[in-house]
Parts: sequence; C-alpha cells; structure tokens
Amino acid sequence: MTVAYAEHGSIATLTLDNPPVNALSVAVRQGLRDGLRRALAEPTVAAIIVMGKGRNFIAGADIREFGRPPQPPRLVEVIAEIEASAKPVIAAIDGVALGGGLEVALGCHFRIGTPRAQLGLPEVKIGIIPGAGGVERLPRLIGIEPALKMMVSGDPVRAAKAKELGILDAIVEGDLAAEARAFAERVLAEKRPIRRLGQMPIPGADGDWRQLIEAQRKLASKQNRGQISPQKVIDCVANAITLPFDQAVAETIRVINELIPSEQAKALRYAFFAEREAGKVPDIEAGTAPRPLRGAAVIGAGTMGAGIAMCFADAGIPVRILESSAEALEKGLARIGKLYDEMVQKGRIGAAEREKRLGLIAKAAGYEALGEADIVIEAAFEEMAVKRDVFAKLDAACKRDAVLASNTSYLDINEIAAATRRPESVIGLHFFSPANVMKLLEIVRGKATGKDVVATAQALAKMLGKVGVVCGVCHGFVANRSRGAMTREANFLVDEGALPHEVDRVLYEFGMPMGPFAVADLAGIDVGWRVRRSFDATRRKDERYSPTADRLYELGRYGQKTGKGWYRYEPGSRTPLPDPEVEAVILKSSKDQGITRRAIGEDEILARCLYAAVNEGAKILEEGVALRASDIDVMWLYGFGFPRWRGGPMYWADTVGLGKVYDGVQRFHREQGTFWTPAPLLRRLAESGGSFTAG
Ligand code: T1G
Repeated sequence: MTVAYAEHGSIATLTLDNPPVNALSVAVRQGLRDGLRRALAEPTVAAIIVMGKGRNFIAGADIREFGRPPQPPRLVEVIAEIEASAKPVIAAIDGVALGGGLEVALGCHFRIGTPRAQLGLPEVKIGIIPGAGGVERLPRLIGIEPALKMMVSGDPVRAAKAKELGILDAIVEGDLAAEARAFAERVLAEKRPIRRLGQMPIPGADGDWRQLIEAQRKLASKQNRGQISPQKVIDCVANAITLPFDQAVAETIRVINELIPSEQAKALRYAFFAEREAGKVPDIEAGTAPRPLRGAAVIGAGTMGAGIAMCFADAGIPVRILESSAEALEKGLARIGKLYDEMVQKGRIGAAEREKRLGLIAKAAGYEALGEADIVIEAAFEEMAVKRDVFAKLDAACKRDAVLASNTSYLDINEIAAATRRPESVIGLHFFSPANVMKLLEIVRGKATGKDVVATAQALAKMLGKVGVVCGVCHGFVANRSRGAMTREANFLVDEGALPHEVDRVLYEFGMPMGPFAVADLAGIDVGWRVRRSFDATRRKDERYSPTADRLYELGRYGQKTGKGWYRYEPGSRTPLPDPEVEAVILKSSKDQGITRRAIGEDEILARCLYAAVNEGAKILEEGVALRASDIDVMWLYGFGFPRWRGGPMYWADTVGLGKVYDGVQRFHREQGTFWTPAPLLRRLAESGGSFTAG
C-alpha cells in the first residue's frame, strides 16, 4: 500500500508510504487520487489530511522516472482534484516537502508543519522547473518576489521562515497526525473558508514586477552562469503573472517537457545520483558504527588549519588549535576572527552567532592538551619529516580511539601512518581551499585504515555539511592529481604560444569559476612551487617540465597576496589584469626552452586542458585509487567548481564521445610525448563504444 487510508471520526487521513523519501512515483499518484476520491465519496468524512509516513512529507517527483514515458495520472491533475475538493484538505508536513511535494501541499487548502519541516521548489537544481502548478500557485500564496527567489535559487526554507512567508498556516509540535486532526477539527468548527490558490489573483500583479524579474535574471546569470533552467523558471513566473492560471500551467508544462530530456538536465540528474553514490563504499557496510565526534583538534593555524577549525566551530563542535609558536597561533586566531567579522558584515551570521563560534575555538598549550580530542586533523607544513614527527607525538598524546587525520594534499598516508603504533586510526582528510567554504572532503584511505575510521570520516563530512568522497593513496590523490594534468597542460600551452588570460578565458567560458592561472594566483605561486619541488625527486630527466612558474616565483610574484603573479592586481582588488611584465617572462621562457611560439586556438586549449584531466582520471580509475568515475566527477564539482550542468569531467568526456576524446589523446601523444600516454581504460572504452559513467 503506497497510500494508506484511515478515518478518525469525520476526518480521513491519506498517508503516503514510499520509502525512503515518499517520492511521487506512479503508484503514489494513483494512491493519492484514489484515497482522495474515496474520502470525497464517504458521506461521513468532512475533512481530509495528506501526510507522509516516516520522517518526510514528499521529496517530489520520482527523479528515476524522468526520461521514461510518463504514466497517468499526471501529478498536475491529481493536484487539481485536491484543490477542487469541496471538503477541506490539509497538508501535514514533517521533514521535506520539495518540488512536487510542495506542489501537492499548495494544492491543499491548508498547510501545517513541524519545526523541522523544510519546504522548497528545488527543480532548477536538476535542470528543470516545477511542473505541477508550483510556479503558478506559490506567487499567489506569498507574492512574486519571495516566490521568485525560492524558485530561482531552488533553496528550501525552514518551517519558521515558511510560516513567516505564509506558506505554513501553523507550526505544530508533538504527534503530527493528532495535531493535524485537531487542526482539521478547528477548520470545520470555525467553518474556515477553503482557499483555492489556483483561483486567486497574484498580489502585486498590477505593480512594477518586471524590475524584480530582471533583477533575478541578472542574479541567476551570475550565480548559475551557463545554466538554462533558472532563466526558464523566470520566464514561466512572468507567464504566471500575465496569463490565466490554466494557460500558464499549460505553458509551464510545455517548457518542462522540453527541459527534461535536455543535456543540462541529464547532466544535473547524473550529478544528483553521483553525489549519493559517492557516500557508498562497497566494503563498508551501511551500518558500520562511526567513532564518537564530540571534540576536535587541529594542528597548525595557517590558512588551512584556521579554515578547518572554522568548519568545526560552524558545525557546533568544540575545537582546539595547536601551533608551534604562540605568535603563529595568535595570527591564525586573528585570521579566524576577521573571517567571522566579514561574515557578520555580509549579514551571513549574527554577532551572537560569531561569539558562539569563536567560543568553540580554544588554544591548545601543547600535545598534552589534545588527549581528549575525538579527532585530530594535522594541517602542518607539507613535508614528510614534519608530518611524521607530528604523528609520532599525536600517537603518544591522544586517547586510544581518537582518529588521527592528515590534511596533506599529496603525501603518502601510509608513510605518515607508519610513524604511529596505530595505523588503523590514521586517515587522510583533504580539505579544499578555502576550507570553511569548499564543500569537498577527500577522504584518503590508507592500506591499514580501519573501516570504522572511514565511516567516521564520512560521518564527519556530513556533520560539517561537506560532501565526503573516499579514495585510495597516490601522489596528489584523486582530485589534485587529475586537476594537476590540466594545470600542466595549461602551463605548456603558455610556453607554446598562448597567454594566461587566453587559457583562463576558454575555461571560464566553458563554465569553470576561474581559469587555472587565476586559481594559481589565488592559491599562491609559492605554494605551487613547493608542490613542484615535492615531485623533483621522482621526476624523470627526460620529462617535459615548464619552468615558467618558477621564474615568477623567483621574482617574488607569489600571486594575489603580493599583488603580482600570473596577473597583476590593483591594491585591494582581486581582479586579474594581464601584465606585460609577465608576458616578457613567458616569451623569454619559451625562447630559453627553444620553443617557437605559435597561435593556439580555443579548441586546442580546451581539449588539451580537459582531455589531460580525463586521461589521468582514467588512469586513477584503473589503478583503483578512485572507486568510480562518478566519484572523480563529484570531486571536481565540489572541489573545483566544475560546472554542475556539465556533470563533471568524466561525464563530460562521455558526452563528447570517448572515441573523439581518445583520438585527441592519441594526437597529443604523438605531438607532445609521454604525458599523453593513453590510459588503457580509455582505449578499451573508446574501442568498444563504452563510456565511463553509463550503467
Ligand atoms: N526521486 C527519486 N529518488 C530520490 C528522490 C527523488 N525525488 N529524492 C531522493 N531520492 C533517493 C536518493 O537517490 C537516495 O537513494 C534516497 O532517496 C535518500 O536520499 C513535478 C518535476 C529529499 C532532501 O529535487 O534533495 O518534483 O541512494 O541520500 O540526505 O514539479 O534526496 O538511498 O538509493 O539524498 O536525507 C524535485 C531531491 C523533483 C529532491 C533527502 N525534488 N532530493 O536527503 O537523503 S522534480 C528534488 C533531495 C519534481 C515536480 C517536479 C534529497 C532529500 P539511495 P538522500 P537525504
């Protein structure tokens, strides 16, 4: 039974039961319609409640049904029947009411929710728009501006906000079913009029709403650059304002039917499921108990250490920071204070929240002060000797079941673990810069890392609001190693004839938030220099190496922090400006390397940068360092801001066609040499007509 029917006196309750999230699959739509008709036909029933079993109301349409032929009844029709009901219908919402779920609630005449209810129309995030009357009903209920904002951002609102906006009529505590019945009794006793949103005018429709529409268009083209669905939902809201309800709904349905099979929507659906898949590690059973995570410590108060400490404080977890000198510690704490001040200034948090978070961050006087920490994250200098020394000390100081993690971005976790007598408790937790902002947590599993420690890292990612992706050990791990192939080619392209801003523009226009040279300036040319030194010992003598970035380093051009790097920056500005001085350095470097510069087209720039990452990704996959191609994609989405509507580099390669990608890789192999040795996996898939991500 996907929708259970029950009567209590004069009140019928329809309870949707489609675990895990009550998605509106065909059986649920049927069950809802049948339940409604039964309640309407029953003379003793005077009011109807719609609710969800379990911890959620409804998470929306069943995304897995998209792309298959639609099956009746259509949701929009079921909702129209609910709205037309002569008996009052009340939505009782716990957990999420998203997409079609909120649309069902908007078709009901009253809505109540628990304090943990979350309501939203997130369709734009999967490349579509609300298609069951939400576009038309929400502005009628709460006005044009808030409705537009909710639909364009796709972000849900919590119960309190939903009440304030007028989406919820009441917030109730205690047993929801009983509260809903009590609410229904009141509606009946007070003879409250039934409100059918579809028949109401839109408040403000005769006002100057076109400005609001234009403002949202601008915002969406900045925040979701290149993505179609936010613009489409804005078009449909404009229709909802100008056209009669039924006509507007019909037009919205026409648009959603175009969007569902579009490349962007497919990529976004892929990204949705890829993200959920990433949480699953085949040999770690779903029920594996994580270790406790009540208190944390961070070693190092540099940019990364400070950012990581903020992640804990933001999640309400007390954290201590240990630094080698009091001065460095004070500097780190000052940086944290400044970042929280900025958040207050921008209105992201209140002053009280800042105090609360700062209050969760404490200084540790020495290793002895770390004895009670459940997890310690080392974010010290990227040098093996330093790391081993820290871990030996942690081994001596920390309690038995503490998780000892390193935030290294490329060093061998197994070697670090070997500095302790408890390698099973050691793991890599690679945060991305800025740590308190970027959502990726690359979880690096050493050969001795315990399953419960991996499970703890996954639980930690969730607690910190991050997306944790598990991988194995190799130099640079999955994210930076595959991205490193891209930056390597970007640097070679500059040596061969392109300029940094030309390469950056191509990748920016592709949809990346910044090009690799702008990123290098942000991260620090000195940081890149140190990473390259870490490869010196293993780099083959005959291997091509671009020395140009080293020349910038020698000139003290460390990037944004010195106002000069691959670009120059006006004081106080982060806008990268091409710099003739850099061009001179580049030209000289090309000459020194004996390279005759040539004109390089945009297609070659894109193919060199992205095919390199894809080919490296294929090698990483084949080595088993990444569990699946989609994990690599998730890392690029959350670690590097790869445009989500392109799915990720591996998915993107599939859409280009692996035959074409492989041809390109072979051509670059002939022209460029060993770096481009095709990954055997890529060759096999290309030759067999396969793909990285299908199936
Ligand atoms: N359809 C199918 N499966 C879904 C689903 C959905 N809408 N939502 C979640 N799942 C699966 C998910 O794949 C996972 O499966 C399990 O449920 C638990 O999810 C007509 C066109 C609801 C906030 O976009 O945002 O309505 O991995 O791990 O962290 O206009 O899932 O266990 O096999 O994410 O607690 C609009 C998408 C649809 C909501 C729960 N709705 N879902 O988060 O668990 S379009 C959405 C979410 C629409 C109408 C239209 C989240 C969640 P498995 P989870 P969670």
